[in-house]
Amino acid sequence: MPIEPTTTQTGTPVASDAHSLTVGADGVTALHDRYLVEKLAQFNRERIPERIVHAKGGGAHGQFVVTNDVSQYTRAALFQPGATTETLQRFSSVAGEQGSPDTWRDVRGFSVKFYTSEGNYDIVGNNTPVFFIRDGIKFPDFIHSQKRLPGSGLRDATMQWDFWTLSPESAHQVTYLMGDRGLPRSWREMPGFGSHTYQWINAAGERFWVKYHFASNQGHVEMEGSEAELIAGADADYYRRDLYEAIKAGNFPSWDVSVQVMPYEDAKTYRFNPFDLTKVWPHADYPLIKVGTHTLNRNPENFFAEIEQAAFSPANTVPGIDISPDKMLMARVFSYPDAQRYRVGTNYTEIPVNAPKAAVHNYSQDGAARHGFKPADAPVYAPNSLGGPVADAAAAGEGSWESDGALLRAAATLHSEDSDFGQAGTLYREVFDDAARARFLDTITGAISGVQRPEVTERAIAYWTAVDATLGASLRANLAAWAEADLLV
Ligand code: HDD
Repeated sequence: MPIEPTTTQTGTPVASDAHSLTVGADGVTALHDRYLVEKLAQFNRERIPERIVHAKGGGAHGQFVVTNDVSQYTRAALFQPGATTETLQRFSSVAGEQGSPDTWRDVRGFSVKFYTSEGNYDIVGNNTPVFFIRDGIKFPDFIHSQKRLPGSGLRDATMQWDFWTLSPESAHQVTYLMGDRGLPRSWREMPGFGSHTYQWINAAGERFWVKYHFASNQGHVEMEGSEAELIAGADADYYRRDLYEAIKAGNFPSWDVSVQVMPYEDAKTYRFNPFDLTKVWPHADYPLIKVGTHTLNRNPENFFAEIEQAAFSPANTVPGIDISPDKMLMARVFSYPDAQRYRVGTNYTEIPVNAPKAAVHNYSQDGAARHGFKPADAPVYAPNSLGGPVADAAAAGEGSWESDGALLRAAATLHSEDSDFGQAGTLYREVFDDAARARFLDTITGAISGVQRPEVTERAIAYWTAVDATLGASLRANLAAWAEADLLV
């Protein structure tokens, strides 16, 4: 192949890749060396802001294939028998920055974009079925407490535990985080959850509440804390590399996708508030129903274009699927597109990785870096009598729920078995085995021993005592023993 001459961004051949234009070989640089100026200026603008959370991640393209018939619950095209849909998946860590080690203990993001025939559908979840808080108004405070102190720029156990212990609804998720789930061996070997409750609507307009589960066909495997620490130092990109190399070698990871389905009317009387993101629905109450298989089979060709610019959002729903009255979910529906307008730009949905395969018809126009334009004679307003697109409620297939009451600020309604600590205790006692409980005690002792304020430590002991009295007593004894060992050193 002939070697092409280097050009400026506007296609003009340039004279040198290596020497700026100067007055004499040792003289000053000429400002009118436009290639030098363009090259430096463009370079300074290569980065876009990193995501405010989930900055470090990786991902791949794939395919979702429906294997079972769930058409009685949803009319969504992507879940109909026989459907195959192209997808994009991104995995991430929550608190660390772009360059942070993959194997720091954290919750992991698990987001999937389905390029469906009815528009893009995103399941923007985690590797845990619950979350730390149940109202989006607390999210910025929660994240501030997990990130860095404004003065030193350091992460700080005292503020992490101060926030958690003053937000007891966090207990269930902190039990997951400090348990084995906080350190997956790879992204391929972890499960995924939509976490929130969503609404499904079938062709007859009947409504159901659903929760999504992705079970890894590679198994669910975790690593020990000591191993994770070593890897964090040796290979910060351990998970990203693992996924990329597996796919490159043709070893395609896959997940079985299932849903729990709750009849619409059950929500009012179920023993746990089904819209409280700190709670799971025990499988004995609502068993898993298999829907299909999700496989990742293609690496990105350009990480920035396909992963860094990817914009997942719980606001991206399709006909037959809607959100639920979960206060976290409603906050997220605002927050993600807002973040993406800031982070990627006003017209982020035009970027190939975010653009739907379905046709776009509406009256939005212009804005920074827009490049898709309608024909000159297309109407620019609605309603119009010129044959422009018309909104159609039947095509939209939106969900709904009944609600009346005064406008107020209050905690979610309590159902019969709702408590902040109950399900955390069940996870600790009934899901963890003896070895997992021992690792858990070790991990929380280590984490809490970094707390610098005695009243926060006391609150942390009370928090774990409320999860399980024996655990609380062991924690107190362990902290005392660690402190003594520290004094002896
Ligand atoms: Fe999230 C990214 C905001 C709860 C799972 N989240 C992400 C971003 C923002 C938020 C602004 C960056 C988006 C971007 O720049 O592209 N998240 C929130 C808010 C929440 C919240 C305000 C609570 C009200 N998040 C939350 C939950 C889960 C996630 C409960 C999982 C169940 N968040 C993710 C993710 C994301 C992410 C899947 C999605 C896109 C991404 O990471 O790459 O891991």
